[in-house]
Parts: sequence; C-alpha cells; structure tokens
Amino acid sequence: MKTDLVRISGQKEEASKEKEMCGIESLNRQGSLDYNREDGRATLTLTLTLYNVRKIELSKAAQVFEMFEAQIHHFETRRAKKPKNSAVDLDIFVQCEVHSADVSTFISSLKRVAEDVRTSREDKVPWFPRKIQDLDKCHDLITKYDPSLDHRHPVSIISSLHYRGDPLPRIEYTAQETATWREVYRKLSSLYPTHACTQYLDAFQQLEKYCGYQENNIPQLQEVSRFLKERTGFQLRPAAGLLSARDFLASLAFRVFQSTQYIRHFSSPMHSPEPDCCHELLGHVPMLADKEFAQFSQDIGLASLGSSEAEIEKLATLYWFTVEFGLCKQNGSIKAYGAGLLSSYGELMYALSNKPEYKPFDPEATAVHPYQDQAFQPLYFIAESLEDAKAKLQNYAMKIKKPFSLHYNPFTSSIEVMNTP
Ligand code: HBI
Ligand code: NLE
Ligand code: FE
Repeated sequence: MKTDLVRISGQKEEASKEKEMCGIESLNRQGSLDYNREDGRATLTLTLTLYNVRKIELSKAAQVFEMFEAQIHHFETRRAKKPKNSAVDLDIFVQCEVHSADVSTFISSLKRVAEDVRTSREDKVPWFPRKIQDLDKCHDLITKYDPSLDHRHPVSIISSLHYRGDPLPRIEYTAQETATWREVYRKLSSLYPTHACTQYLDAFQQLEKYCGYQENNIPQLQEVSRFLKERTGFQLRPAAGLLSARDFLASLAFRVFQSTQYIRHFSSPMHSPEPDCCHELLGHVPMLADKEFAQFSQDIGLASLGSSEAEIEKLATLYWFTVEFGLCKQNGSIKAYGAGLLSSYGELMYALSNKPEYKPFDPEATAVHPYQDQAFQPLYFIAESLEDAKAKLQNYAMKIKKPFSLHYNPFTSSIEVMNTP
C-alpha cells in the first residue's frame, strides 16, 4: 500500500482543504462521479474518524484498504474535530481508487472499523451491473445474525463463490435435512389450498408435476432454474447467504434470483428468520413462475439500479412488504403471495388470522414503513390484485430521480442506459 502522509496544522488551511476534499467540484475534475469509467475503477474521497489510534485501529483500517487493493492518491490525518477521549483520536482524509464494483462493500467494511465514515460518492451514482456477467461482482454478503448465538439462523455451509456459466451445484442433502424438508412440505402444502393465491397454486401444481417437487426430495436448483427459465425467463443463481439489498435487488433486474441452498435448523421447521432452501423453493419459486409477478420483481430490480442508498432502503422495504410478506385480494377473500409467508407454516396461519393489522398497499406509504425481521410481522399490506400492485409499483419507480433512464434488453440480457450525464 502506498501512502503519502501529509500533516496540516493551520485552521484556515484545514477548512479549505476539507471543502475541496468533500466538494463536488473537485470530484468532477477527477472524474469520480463517472461510474462508467472504461477501466472499471472509481475514485473516492473519504473522511473517517478513528478513536484511540494507539491501539490497533489504524492497522485495522489499513487492512481494509489493502484488502480492496485500493490505490491511495492522498492520505492525511488530523486531530479529530470531535474527539471522544484523547489526543489520539484522528480524522482521516483519503483519496483513493478501488474497483467500481467494490465501492459499497469497501465502504461498509470501513464502517466496521472506523467511525463516521463519509464518502462524497454516497449519494451520487453508484456502480451498477450493466450486463448479466456483471452479477459475478454482486455478492456482497451481510452478516446480520450470529448463528452461534441463535440456532434458528442457518449456518451457511454451502458457500463457494459462483460464477456465471458454472453449472449450478448439486447438493447431496443428508437424511436429517430431507426430513426437515418433508415436515415443512407436508405442513405447508396442507395450508396452500386455503391460504395461497391462485397464481401460486397453479405454479405449485406444475412444479409437482414437472420439477420433482415432493415431500421426500429437496429439488435441485439446476432443475428448478431450467423450469423457471422456460416459464418466465427467471433463472436461479446460488447465493452463499444474505446479500446486501443493493446486490440482491440488482440481480432481479436481469431476472436472476439469488438463492440459498442450505436448509433451516431441524429444531424450527415452521419458521426461519433468514432465507433457506425451503423459503426459496416453496416461497419464491412458484411465484416467479407467474408472468405478472416476474415482471413485478424485475421492475423492483430495475428501479434499484443506480439508486441512492436512501432509495435502495425504500425499495428493499417495498420488496419486504410485497415479494416477501404480501397479501392480495382474490374472489372476495385475502390470500398470500409473499414468499416469507408461503414458506412458513407458522406465519402463514397467523397472517390470515385475526391477529395482525392490515393496510392497503400503497408504495409511497409502504416504502417508509418500518419492518422487523426477527418474528412474525405485526402488519401486512394488502394489494387489490397482483396487476394492481405491479401498476402502482411502476408508477412509484418512474418517480425515482436518476440522471439517466434505463432500458432492459432481453436479447442481450443487458441494461441500456440513456441520457447519461
Ligand atoms: N439475500 N440471499 C438473499 N436472499 C434474500 O431473499 C434476500 C437477500 N438480501 C436482501 C433481501 N432478501 C431483502 O430482504 C431486501 O433487503 C431486498
Ligand atoms: N420466515 C420465512 C420462513 O420461515 O421461511 C423466511 C423469511 C426470509 C425473509
Ligand atoms: Fe426471500
């Protein structure tokens, strides 16, 4: 790692330096707003604070730069403006270059080792995949829970990196894993006729007929992916665990669904707080075989490309209350279409009981409604129909401000970007 340490003492100098470092003007000059650089690199201007740098804090931060092979153009430290305890609290200003696809993981890694990490690029146009091959770079995993503290969170044992074109790995499930699947399958399929929407029921029937869906067999992603590809053009891709919302949503833009392959812990077959293969195969797959729903999913994905962090947060929330936990009206009653419901016997029963609260699906309101991901939802949003939800979402997506417009070309599986700044 190459670093240039510069010390600046004068107050005035500091103020103007900081303005320059964080200002858009200087960024434009360096071209760091250009997310479309030929060489696939992005220039970032970062500010972060390290407390108590006499300890190992500085080397932890340095490791992050090293890990991402950041090329450092400028690195300077000053006494922290807002020190916590001592003279060894430092503000750090860095100008560096990393691979465009790594920007968000790089920043989230820095946030783990430093305080108050800011980047002048955060609310500008981030890198996003343009071609389906670019999804090889969209595997930013997040560790939300510690599986050693709570066994309900499956440990990802199947986790090697997958590249486009690799065959989908076939998994030999153990007898105990298949027994868990059997229990989940039996219980859920007894509820579907009364609780699932018709789109789900139609696809589920097809999956049983043509795709090896049955209680004694955990279907392999390969077969299921081939089935979906024929129905709606969706394909599955193995994911090592929970992905960042940005990366997960981006793949939907290409009709790619990132899917876990491991199974939930046998001690809690009726509910898992995190996705597992029961959730993907019984929750998501049947719905992705429906044309309208496939379009709805792709539309959320397209809306996410190049969106700001705040907008991604809203889209992830919309995704949560629809694709994961959505309910819809059908022939005068309420049915489930959300995968998180259709893969959890416990929550499917509860969602259609008289216990939770309901609100009509309205993207503007739904997108900002807080949700929790540890237990059953206290509130569900009900769509008039899947068509109506799709139309409302498209309308919402159109209002997201971006300095360009996007078009998905299904022949080349790539994104065409128009009016680029
Ligand atoms: N990652 N592997 C995986 N599977 C999901 O279903 C998933 C994810 N990351 C985020 C996510 N779902 C959503 O809850 C939204 O944040 C998009
Ligand atoms: N609660 C769901 C289940 O048990 O299958 C998984 C939800 C994943 C978001
Ligand atoms: Fe899911």
